[in-house]
Amino acid sequence: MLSEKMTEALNDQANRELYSSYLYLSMSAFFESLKFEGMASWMRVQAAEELVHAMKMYDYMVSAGGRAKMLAVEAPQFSWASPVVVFQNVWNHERVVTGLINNLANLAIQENDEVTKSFLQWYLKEQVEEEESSDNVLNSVKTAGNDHEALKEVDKALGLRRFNFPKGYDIFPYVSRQGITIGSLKK
Ligand code: OFO
Repeated sequence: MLSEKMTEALNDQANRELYSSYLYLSMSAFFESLKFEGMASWMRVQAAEELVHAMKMYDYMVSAGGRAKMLAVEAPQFSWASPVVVFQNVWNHERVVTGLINNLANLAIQENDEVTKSFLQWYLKEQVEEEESSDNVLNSVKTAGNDHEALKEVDKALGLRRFNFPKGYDIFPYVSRQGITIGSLKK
């Protein structure tokens, strides 16, 4: 059973994951407006992954006897100075999120909550990947600089990214059990 303190902290983090999804969707819309469709698609996949992070936390809270609470999601930034500024923002954001997950894991230790501590290991590993991939993308966008042709090449490469549910996890477990078609996220 989750403590009240742990439940509140998990709810706050689920909200930050939803905010991350919102932020990346805003970045996706920004790239759509610039006609960088590959970057828009990369951000859309990123937004879908963040939604999964939020839902995985939601499902954990429910299964561990906590009460999931829908908190207001902050409105993200709308516009950026350039593609490189967007990807710098992604990298900075992921570093902040790593700090938040570390704080949560420390709280689980203080609360003697072994189960939540072990649940959070998946997020800690995920953050290592998130920081690495955002750093790689940032470097390739930085290398392209203001060269439009080079940016178009990066755009093409980023458009190849595809969304996958984490192994053994599906955000629509009940829906898929009933055999209903669940839409484009599964493609
Ligand atoms: Fe949820 O990992 Fe990015 O923010």
